[in-house]
Amino acid sequence: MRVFPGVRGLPQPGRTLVIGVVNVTPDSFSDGGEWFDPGAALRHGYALLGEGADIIDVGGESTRPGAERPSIAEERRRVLPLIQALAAAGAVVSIDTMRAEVAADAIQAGARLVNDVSGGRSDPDILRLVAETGIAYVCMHWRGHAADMQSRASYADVVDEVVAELRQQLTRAEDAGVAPDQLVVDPGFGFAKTGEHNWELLQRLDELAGLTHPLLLGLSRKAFLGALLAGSDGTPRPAKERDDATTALTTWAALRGVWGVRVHSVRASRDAIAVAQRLAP
Ligand code: PMM
Repeated sequence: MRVFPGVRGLPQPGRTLVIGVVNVTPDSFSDGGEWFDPGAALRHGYALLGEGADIIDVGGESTRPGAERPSIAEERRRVLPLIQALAAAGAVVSIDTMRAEVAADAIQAGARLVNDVSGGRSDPDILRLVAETGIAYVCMHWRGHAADMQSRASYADVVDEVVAELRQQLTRAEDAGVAPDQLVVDPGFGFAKTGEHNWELLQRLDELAGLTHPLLLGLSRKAFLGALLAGSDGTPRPAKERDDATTALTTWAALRGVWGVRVHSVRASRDAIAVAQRLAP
């Protein structure tokens, strides 16, 4: 039987949640620059809410392989006005950041989820902040910053190692005072992982259930889908033409009781989840 466990302070619709992405960055891999203008970012956020997003994830730092980090001031400038506007409009907003200072300001601005792709490894102060505020927290598997993360994509058994390393990250969070019902786990597709690693993690997803926390998957438009759908000359399918494949994975995830999917095309994933719900309520 599928179960959709609740996370403190977040919606519980009894199905897989859809988290819509708004990257306020000049350089994200799939939509870099598109929502960099504040007005465009806000309109995009509203559009995703209209498509049925349960949560809007706002990020100001690109994590594409090789990306350089923005300053803290720049990251704040990118995300805070948008979070404030979306939260004021009644949206459930998530802040995609690895920095405690940015997360603290985002919470002040109305964010209800901290999505830390480093799972507390980049800035351990974020764990104390999450413990003190009681806010929901995504703890993602992570081995290092974007500049050199792909050099760390080496595993004897990717699933065993991701599970073991996530366990350590979760233990650190709980040691800092974070309660179990605040935590969501994410295997971090594409972060220090090759396409083969991503596929193996998906094929053996049941083994991640041993982590006992709700599971979030960020698969949308990622490079391994571009490689799967490459043209006959080997050219990867462009990022914006990977949404149908992303939706196929959302169906698969929903049928397996995954807590949430982080996607660029919200309506398609909501439709896929509706189909999965109807097939196997
Ligand atoms: N991927 C990206 C950014 N943030 N957050 C979580 N929790 N999981 C992910 O897989 C994830 C993330 C990179 O993708 P993007 O450039 O399309 O935002």
